[in-house]
Amino acid sequence: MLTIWGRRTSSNVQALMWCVAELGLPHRRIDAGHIHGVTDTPDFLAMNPNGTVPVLRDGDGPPLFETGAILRYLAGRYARPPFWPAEGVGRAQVDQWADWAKLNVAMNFTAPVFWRVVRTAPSRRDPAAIAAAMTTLGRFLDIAEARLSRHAHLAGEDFTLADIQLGHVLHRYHDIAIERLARPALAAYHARLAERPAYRAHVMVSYEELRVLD
Ligand SMILES: N[C@@H](CCC(=O)N[C@@H](CS)C(=O)NCC(=O)O)C(=O)O
Repeated sequence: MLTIWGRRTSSNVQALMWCVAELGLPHRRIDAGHIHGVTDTPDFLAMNPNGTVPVLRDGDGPPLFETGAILRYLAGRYARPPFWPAEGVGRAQVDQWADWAKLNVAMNFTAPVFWRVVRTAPSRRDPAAIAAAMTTLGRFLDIAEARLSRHAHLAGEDFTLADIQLGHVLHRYHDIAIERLARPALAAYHARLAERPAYRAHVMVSYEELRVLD
């Protein structure tokens, strides 16, 4: 049995929960972070000195933090290829796109764009900063667009761990009130992800509790 600490509204928890659901793993999730607190307690900090979510424990195993490491742990222990290829260059190619998506798309979206739009009161929003952040993000979305216009998924034809690291921010990207350039392959890819029950259950969830109002 997996135990996961983290609130449903955390994008990193969403990536983890989506993966857990895709793999069909028995689990329990404990709310932690943001309005739920918990992450500043000594017990939690002993598991993750960063005080961030998610944290995962598999049975009596040690607590694990860093979403990318947790996803690879679960994939290595519980998934069958092609979700995370067994070895060699095939695995490295999935890791390459997973890390690329997390470092370039997720990290250039969540704080620079999502926080500035949803987690900032309307009167304090900075349209120029949002536009600049969208330009930076757009350079990476163009790479995803080119990739997805040739392949069904980010790392190739199969659904893999790389799609978790890209797809978990695409619901918010397509849902928030921003001007988006037309990227038809990315939009079609997101529409295909939105047909997956695990994506709907864990990624397409309300973020209203995060919204900051005037
Ligand atoms: N690099 C870490 C980042 C973890 C992180 O920043 N988590 C955010 C939520 S997405 C968090 O804990 N925020 C504080 C909170 O929820 O209280 C990972 O990938 O797991």
